[in-house]
Formats: sequence, structure tokens, C-alpha cells
Amino acid sequence: MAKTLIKGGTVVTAVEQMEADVLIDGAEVVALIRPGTIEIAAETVVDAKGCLVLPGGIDVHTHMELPFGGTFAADTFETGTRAAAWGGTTTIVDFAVQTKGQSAMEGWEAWMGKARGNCAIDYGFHMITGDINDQTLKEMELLVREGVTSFKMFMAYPGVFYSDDGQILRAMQKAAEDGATICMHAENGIAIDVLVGQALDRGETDPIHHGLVRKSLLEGEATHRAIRLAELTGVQLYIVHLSAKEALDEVISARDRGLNVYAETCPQYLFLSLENLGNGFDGAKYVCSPPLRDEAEGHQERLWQGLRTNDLQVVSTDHCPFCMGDHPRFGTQKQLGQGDFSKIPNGMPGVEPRMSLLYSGGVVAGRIGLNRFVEITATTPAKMFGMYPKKGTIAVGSDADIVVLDPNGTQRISVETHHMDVDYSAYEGWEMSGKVETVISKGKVIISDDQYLGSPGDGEYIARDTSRYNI
Ligand code: DUC
Ligand code: ZN
Ligand code: ZN
Repeated sequence: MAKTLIKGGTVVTAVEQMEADVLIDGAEVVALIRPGTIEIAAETVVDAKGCLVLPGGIDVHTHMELPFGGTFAADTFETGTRAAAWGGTTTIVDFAVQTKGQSAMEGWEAWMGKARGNCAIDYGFHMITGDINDQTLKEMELLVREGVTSFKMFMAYPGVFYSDDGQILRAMQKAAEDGATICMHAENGIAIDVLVGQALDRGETDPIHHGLVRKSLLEGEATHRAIRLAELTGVQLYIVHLSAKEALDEVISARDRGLNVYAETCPQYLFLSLENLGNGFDGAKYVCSPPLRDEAEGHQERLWQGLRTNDLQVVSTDHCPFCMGDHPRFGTQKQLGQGDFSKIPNGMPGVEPRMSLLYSGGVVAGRIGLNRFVEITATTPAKMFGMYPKKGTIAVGSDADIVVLDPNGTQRISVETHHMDVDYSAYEGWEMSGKVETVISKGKVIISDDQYLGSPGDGEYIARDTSRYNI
């Protein structure tokens, strides 16, 4: 097997920082070596002098090719995973979809078909269970055996992905039995739809109203309800894309009561705000759900605090891009909501800049430490979703998914230079401190010298174990 040596860098894990060379044999890390102590012959040497050597990023919340809002998320598994690689992410967990009337197993097989042979990096799936019935409950068990060990449910989007409390309770009971995790989109969609209708009746049609009607209180309420149902069933609950301080308070209170309740937030909720939804229809770029929150209410500051105190455990992206102009294959996307904010496809691009934003805006800005950066972007995602220790750390026996980041490099985020298949950047012109120089996926150098060296199909399906975060 070909050997690769990453030489001269500082290896950073969730708990350590050490000067060490990393020896890779085939797809695995086989040794960490004190520099200058042993002469190693390797076919490939990656010069990491002055650089940080980090576990590859793991984004556990992406939606490649998601059919949603009358169109499809613009990135395919091919373009989206390649863009992820450019940004220093070497694993994604995407969401397969079961629609109403469909078998969950068939939904998963369909998503496997979309991803197979197309991914630049390794991938796993959560399952969106959009139709809880007796058959789905049986299929959940089969899916767990196939490595789909987490199920996303929606308290939002009535008529689309929505599940009522009874369905949620039944799915939680089953997931608890199988050791699976329930991932929850916690917004009270029934109440929100009333507020949406009232706003439209008042002639409030601009994107800003998306942010104004999807109240943070209703995220807090749904989070509370999800937690109580989880408490009743004993299931592990993971709140996805938490954006509001009211929701964070519920998670904190649940954790203080000793429950297995966890939550992720996303860069858009940390770095952007309600203000981005203004400026007429340009705000459509920033329409996602939950919405960006009002900075004056203190949500962003509380989310950073939650990351510091481990009340929030993960930062993922909810990558779900839609073009402002026509997409070459899918046609009209964000413009579907001209004159009616509720018809703007919900979602933002984010899989590529996640690591840079958190390194620059988190570590360099002094909000989180380097070890914590690794923990929330790689180690905890791997543990939470049953991929650790193959993924999420640099250790003997781990997959050689490694990012070499130059802390003295810089990068300017722009639609002109990004690799996501979408015609805008939510962070256009932002200057980032630190630059991803080299990306290695299972021992293969896939990004080096500003070149992509991988190919579709490099990435393989990860049959995930159940969560290992709490044991
Ligand atoms: N929220 C989004 O913004 N897009 C995809 C689905 C979701 O829950
Ligand atoms: Zn969601
Ligand atoms: Zn999502």
C-alpha cells in the first residue's frame, strides 16, 4: 500500500496539539511520529511546515439534490461533495427522504442511487421519515441495520414533511427501542402557517417577513415539546439547526435534568442576522428555516456561548442551495417567491465555507479555542452519529481524512471562486484568516496547490453505528 507522510505540522485533535508527522498507509493513519526521530520512506510527502493538521471536517446536515419548495437543491452529490472537499470537509451525512405514501426503505435506496459513484468524499444518510405508519416503524429497524441510525422529523412544513405529535411519539418509541437518534426540525409549523397567512393578507410579501413570522418563541415551543416527548420515550434527541435563544434555553434545561438531548447550530445563525433578510428581494438569498434571527435580541451571542459551554455540541450547515437566477437544469428557484415570501425555496449554500468561517470567525476571533473547533466540526459529529473513531480524529487506525490548514494564509469568500453549484455566496467578499491548503480523503490527496485531484466515486457509503456520544 502507498505511504503518505504529512511532515512538519502541528496535529490538532479535540484534546491535543502536538508537533508530529502523520504516517498514512493506504487509507489509514498508522503512526504519529515525533519529528526527526525516525527516518520514514513514503511515496508522497505533504509539507505541513507552519500548518495545522486537522481531522477532516464532518458536516452532518446537508441536502444535496433535495426536492423542495417546487424545485431541487442545486448541488448534486457530485458538485456538493466536491465543494465540501474544497472547504476541508471530508464526510457528509445527508438526508434521504421518505415522502407520504412511500416506503422509507425505497426512499433510502433512491438516495443511495443518487450518491453512489458520484461523491468526492465519504457519505452517510439520516432518513427523513415523512410518513409514520406501521410499515415505516418496521422499516426504521431495517434502516438501522443498514447504517441509517438517525431519523429526521419535522414539526414544521404542514402538508410536506410535517409529523404530528402522535407520529413523533411513535417514531421516538421505535427509535428508542433500536438505539437510534431522532433529529428534530423544531418549529411549530401549524402556528407559523397561520402567521404566514395573516402577513400575506396584510400585503407583507417581502423576504424579511419570512424572518418576522417564524417567531423564535415558536422554535422554543417546539423544542420544548420535542424534548418532553423524548423524555417520555427515553430516545436520544438531537435538535437540528437551532437558531433561537428560547430553543437553547430548553436544551440547557433538558440537559440539566440529565436527558440525552443535544443540538447543533449552523454558521448562518452565528454570523448572519435578520438584517440580511431585508433589502427587498435580495433577502431571498438568506431565506432558510428556522430563519436568521434579530441580533439585537441576543440570539447569536447566546449561540456562541452555548458552543463554549457545550450546551450546543455541533456546527453543521443545513446546506440546501437554491439559485437567485435560473438554474441550468432546475430553472426558476428563489424567484418562485417573488411577491410571496412563503414560496421562496427555503435553504442556503454553506457546505464549502463552514470550516473557514468557524476557524476565522471562531478561533481567530477568539470565540472558541482550536481544540473546541475540531470538536464541534469533526469529533463530536463523528461520535454523535456513530462514525468515531474511524472518523473525527487523527489517531492510529483512523481513516486518513486530514486537512492541512495554513493559519497565516487568507481567503476571500466569493461566488467567483467557490465550487458550490449556486449563483451567489451568503458571505460575499468576507476575508477569512487561514486557508485550507491540502485535503486528504482516506489517504488520497484530493485538494493540493489549489487543484482538485479527486474524482466522483472516491467517496464511499458509511454504514453508521448508533450514537457513541454518551458512552
Ligand atoms: N430548512 C431549510 O432551510 N432548508 C431545507 C430544509 C429545512 O429544514
Ligand atoms: Zn430542517
Ligand atoms: Zn435541513
